Amino acid sequence: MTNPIIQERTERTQWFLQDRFGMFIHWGLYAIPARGEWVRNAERISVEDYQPYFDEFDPVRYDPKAWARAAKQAGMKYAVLTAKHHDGFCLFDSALTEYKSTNTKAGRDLVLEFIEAFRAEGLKVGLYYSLIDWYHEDYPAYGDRHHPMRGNESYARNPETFDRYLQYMHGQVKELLTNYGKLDIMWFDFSYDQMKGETWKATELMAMIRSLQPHVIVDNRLDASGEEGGSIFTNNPLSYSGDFASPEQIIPPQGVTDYEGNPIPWEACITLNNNWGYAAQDFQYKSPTTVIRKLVECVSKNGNLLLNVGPNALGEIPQESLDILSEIGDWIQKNGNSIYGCGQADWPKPEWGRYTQKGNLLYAHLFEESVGPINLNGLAGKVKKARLLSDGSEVFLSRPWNAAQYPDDAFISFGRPEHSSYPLPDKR
Ligand code: FUL
Repeated sequence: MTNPIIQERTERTQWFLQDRFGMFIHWGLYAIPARGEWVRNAERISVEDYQPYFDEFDPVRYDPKAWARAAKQAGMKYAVLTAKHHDGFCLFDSALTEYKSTNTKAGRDLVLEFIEAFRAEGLKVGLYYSLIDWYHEDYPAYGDRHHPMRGNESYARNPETFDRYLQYMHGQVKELLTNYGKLDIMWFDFSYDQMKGETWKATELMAMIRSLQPHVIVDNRLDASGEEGGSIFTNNPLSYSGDFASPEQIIPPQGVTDYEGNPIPWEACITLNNNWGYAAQDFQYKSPTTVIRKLVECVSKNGNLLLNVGPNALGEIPQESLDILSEIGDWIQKNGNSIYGCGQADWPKPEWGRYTQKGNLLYAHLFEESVGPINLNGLAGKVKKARLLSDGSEVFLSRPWNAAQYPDDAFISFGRPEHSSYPLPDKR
């Protein structure tokens, strides 16, 4: 008999495994210093010295409809926005804090507008919510409220005040799941070191989440299962109630399985440059080809790709990111069938690229620019016909095969990324 936890997870994650490609959006006050979302911690900025960013926050060009159009054009099917990152600033109108976007010059519930805009474009919506909170006065930083950050020596917990923080945190999760309609993803971040699942009262929190929105899918970072970053490589479906694993900045070599070797849903989250939050000096952008290959690699291992953008203080996704997204979109337009609803192929990885598969359709992704005759790795004679995915034209396979022997309408398609290089923008 199938384990009911696995059964429910399988039902909840059906759309997720179908959709394969989403947009991660890291946005908050940290877009102003523009040195990444960890800036307050990395530079040990006190509450007082961080306050001017709150006072001046005024994203006059925030146009979530434009974000949604960019995501959709890129072939993304869902998006996840930081409702609150580690700095504690809330992009939503929480009744539990004054530290929120509606109290800034913005005067807007940025989460609400995000949800409405993305939904209107037919995309699914998720919210990232940080368990960590460098602003809240009851967050573990007893005796040193001004530097309540991970890695700080005075990080000893005070159980009494931490309980108050947990009430706040659970209360905000409840607000997010109550005030914004049906959400598709809750993306928690993150358990670590001694701060593991029950430190956050994770069981209680999950029960509340399930009672409010039984279908929302939840990442695995509420319960780290002993590994920093929320059990990045492994997950135990029998003891753990999260829906998908969340490897960060890596694509796991063998995909992700539970301790018994069964594949479990996963999503690699990856930045476009080297930062999640806007970083004005970071021009180390990946090429569209690199990103497309990462997407193909994820799908070829039964995973998703959550590709990040970091909008600036005015609310714009950087042009460099938009250009990359648009090229990915051009590729997806022709080759999307090899991504959506696809997963790991029944054949081993070929030398020249990767396979993805959907039913009896096998998609061959050529990564090399100058492939000679393709080594079919045992495929010869097993496929009925081969066509180029982008224009339907016949692909000549240099090996003979006997189609009649294989009645299945297997189909090889060569979804070839056309981009070999991407010019980096000039340094500003
Ligand atoms: C990490 C966070 O600390 C980063 O800032 C980022 O949000 C990433 C997706 O998760 O653990």
